[in-house]
Amino acid sequence: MIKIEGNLNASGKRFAIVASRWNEFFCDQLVKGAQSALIRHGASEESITLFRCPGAFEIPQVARRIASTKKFDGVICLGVLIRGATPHFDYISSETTKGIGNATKDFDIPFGYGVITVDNLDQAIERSGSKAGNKGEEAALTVLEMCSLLEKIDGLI
Ligand code: DLZ
Repeated sequence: MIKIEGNLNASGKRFAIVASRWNEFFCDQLVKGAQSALIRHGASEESITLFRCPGAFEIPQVARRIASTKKFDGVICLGVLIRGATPHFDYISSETTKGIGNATKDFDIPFGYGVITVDNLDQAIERSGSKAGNKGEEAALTVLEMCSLLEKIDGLI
């Protein structure tokens, strides 16, 4: 059996991080996690650009516009949605997730899904760098692996 999988080499690649400002404290932790993962795997500071948008709902539009420039090898989408008392959370979570998913289908580069959708502050703490890891870091590592895997698939053609 021939097995093809991606590796985690960020050297020579350019990355965009799109992060929303809502729940900024937690979002900043996700950004730090993503940035540190990229640097640890060979990215230079200058190869990473952070785009800040208002809320999670806006992330897909920004991510798509970034992808259209063709200046980046991958886009890491980071946001923090915390459930409130109304159904608003469900509408925004759903649109954000669908939007990032659609971007993945419509563009040739990987998009990392590092938007956390949580019920309360404890869950946000857990997922932005403590008990449940750092979802920003995970999204960045996924983008790295996918960049490499897609390159390898292209190399088969
Ligand atoms: C409106 C809103 C609410 C209620 N909650 C969040 C949230 O938890 N996280 C987040 O990133 N954004 C939230 N927003 C803002 C929306 O994402 C969006 O920015 C506004 O509805 C304006 O389009």
